[in-house]
Amino acid sequence: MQPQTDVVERTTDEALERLKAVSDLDGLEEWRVSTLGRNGALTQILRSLGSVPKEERPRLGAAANRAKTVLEQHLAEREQELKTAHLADVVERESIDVTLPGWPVPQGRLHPTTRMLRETTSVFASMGFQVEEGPEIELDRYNFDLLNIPKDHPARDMWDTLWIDRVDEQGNRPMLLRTHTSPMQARIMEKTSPPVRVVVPGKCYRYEATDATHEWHFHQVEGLAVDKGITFADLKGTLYEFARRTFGEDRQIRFRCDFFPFVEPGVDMSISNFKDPKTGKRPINRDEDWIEILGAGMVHPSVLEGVGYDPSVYTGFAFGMGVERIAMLKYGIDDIRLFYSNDVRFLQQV
Ligand code: FA5
Repeated sequence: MQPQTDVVERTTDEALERLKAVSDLDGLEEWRVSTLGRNGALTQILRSLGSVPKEERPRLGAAANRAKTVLEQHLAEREQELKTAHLADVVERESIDVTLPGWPVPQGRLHPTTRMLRETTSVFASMGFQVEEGPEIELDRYNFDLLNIPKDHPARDMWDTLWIDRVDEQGNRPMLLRTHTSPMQARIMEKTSPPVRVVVPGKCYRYEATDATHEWHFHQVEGLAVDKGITFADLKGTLYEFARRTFGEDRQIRFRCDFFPFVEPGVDMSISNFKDPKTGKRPINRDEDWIEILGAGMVHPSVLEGVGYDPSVYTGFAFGMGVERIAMLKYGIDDIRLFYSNDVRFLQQV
């Protein structure tokens, strides 16, 4: 039975020779199936042991099992080698050069209006004012009636109003887009007992043609202070301090008499837009020495009465400032329409 042991040796040698030629893991799997698999060469020999004469069986069986162990060992070694080579190949092909410069990620910024709103409210917060917000869709009652502007009063024409298209039983339109932040004066006083010190940042809407200093939607910061013994000097002092902190020491401030039905006396305040003597340039490129930024005054006794405050005990001041106008003067922006035309080049400057 010598030849059969030869067959084992030959099969083993042949398999090991084929193994040398295997160059990848797929090839290795094919080799395993054809050698050690169910129909593989060595398995066939082991299966045929039954037909070998009894006395030869142990020798042949032992030889075949030795061969199997040897082949399995070589298989494991080759598998390890091929896996290591494969991994090295993947690392080589897919490696990233971490020293290459990255792609710049575009970063968002705060809108100039948002920045100005935050700066403005924080100046007043540091002077002891609380910050409150209110609705943009407002009732006629707060936007006009409680501000001493009854229906059919000619002063309503001061604010070109965008009305909400809804009519009540009396045929009136009770809702509108607020034309200013002043309705919050009445809302705050209705629910608070004096003393009151509040600023209200918010968006306003007006049905008006736009130009370089007028938008149909813009932002205001309303201010309200009510207590015993508040005077016009407190109003001026507060607004001076705001202007000094916002525009610096060099800019000048001008108060003029103005009329608003909900204050008495009433004023408006402008900030200087003088030519720089050296460059001849103005902060805003408009041929005007003064740019108005706010209306203000002492809260009208009728307004105090309307919300249940006793005007013989309490006095107060109020103001409403245009936030985009302040930003224009501060940052030298010539046209208010730039704020909402969404030109990223403009928005990225601030
Ligand atoms: C008012 O709106 C009053 N509510 C202000 C006020 C409050 C007076 C409290 C007295 C007491 P006026 O319409 O003038 O007032 O607007 C105030 C400021 O808002 C203006 O000075 C300006 O800075 C800004 N503003 C007004 N209209 C526009 C507009 N169309 N576009 C941009 N800013 C505007």
